[in-house]
Amino acid sequence: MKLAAKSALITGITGQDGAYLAKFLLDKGYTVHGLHARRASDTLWRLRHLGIANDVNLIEGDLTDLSSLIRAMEKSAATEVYNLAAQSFVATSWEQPILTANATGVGALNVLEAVRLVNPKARFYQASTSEMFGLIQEAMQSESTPFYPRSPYGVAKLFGHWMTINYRESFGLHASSGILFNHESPLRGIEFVTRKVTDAVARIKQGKQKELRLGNIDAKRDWGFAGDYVEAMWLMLQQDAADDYVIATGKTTTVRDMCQLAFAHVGLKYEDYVVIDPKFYRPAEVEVLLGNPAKAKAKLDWVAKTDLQTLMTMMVEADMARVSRE
Ligand code: NAP
Ligand code: F7E
Repeated sequence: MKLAAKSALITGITGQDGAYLAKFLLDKGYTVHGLHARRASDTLWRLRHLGIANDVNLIEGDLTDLSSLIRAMEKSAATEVYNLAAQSFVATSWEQPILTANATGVGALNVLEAVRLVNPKARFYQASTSEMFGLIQEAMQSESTPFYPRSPYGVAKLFGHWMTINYRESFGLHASSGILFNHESPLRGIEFVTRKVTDAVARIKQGKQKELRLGNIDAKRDWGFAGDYVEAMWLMLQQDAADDYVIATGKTTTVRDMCQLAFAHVGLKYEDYVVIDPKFYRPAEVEVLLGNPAKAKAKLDWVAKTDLQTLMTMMVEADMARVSRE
């Protein structure tokens, strides 16, 4: 007897990770449903870029509307639910802290409730984050490192993280949390620093921009490739028992050195173009993040495949092609 295809529901399907995860699951033969928040402007460009806009089933809904999440669970008959939707830009979380708490924090609880009420046997993935470590309590952060979030975003994510653990322990949900360190790609939103840099490199090289204004370029991040990281999400839901995992490369680099790599790829020196603008400083900064992915390697057999040089090359080349078409 042929088994019915697995059905997945992805919240945040129009975001960077949602698009890569949808492609990954489609390639595995899943039926993919995505929660689609109504917006006035086009949000499907990433799905089109990956050539899958017509292959996913979009279900209208919003993280802050529990009834829409219950309907999405019913319509999709999902057996795997990936909660990737969030107000995910850290800087905005100081400007819109309550929206961030509602969407990024309570929104995760709403999805857990919808799973519990409609199909408690469905497996659940929560998109947790290295921002929960914030003011780091250990030089290398692992699943046992204490949390110290530094932004409304980090605090909201910590609520979603603990709710995921609580629903696992209270109701026996197969609910896992991936503590993902920064991951980037040509589909990264333009407001995040890597993509802001690669877009600027392309524009400067093609004579369309003169300088690049940045904030704290001494901050250090553990940057990986989003395409590698979505596989880890799926692997977590294939385990017999739900658990929490740090997903990272195990290397950290300053924003300054990341700029150097991106500018050097087109033969430019970042020092000639980068201007420090205090407008981009944050009220409280996460100075350094460095993840320890040992548990993911041991239990999921997952390792990051793409180094920062390769990632920057991929992103600069994608932006060079896009800017030249404009
Ligand atoms: P992203 O590109 O900002 O995508 C966010 C997604 O959430 C978009 O599809 C957005 O929809 C949707 N969304 C926002 N508010 C919503 C609401 N109220 N209801 C329904 N959908 C809503 O984020 P990403 O980089 O793909 O990250 C995916 C998830 O992982 C996020 O939860 C993020 O916080 C977390 N995370 C990311 C990283 C990273 O480095 N990328 C690291 C750790 C954790 P629209 O397109 O309609 O706005
Ligand atoms: O900033 C510094 C900034 O905005 C990285 C989200 O996906 O990853 C992301 O959060 C660093 C910070 O990412 C600019 O101060 C300097 O130290 O690219 P970012 P983020 O804040 O680390 C985590 C894991 C998530 O979960 C989040 O959802 O770069 N920086 N100058 C700048 N950052 C930006 N955006 N713009 C600048 O001009």
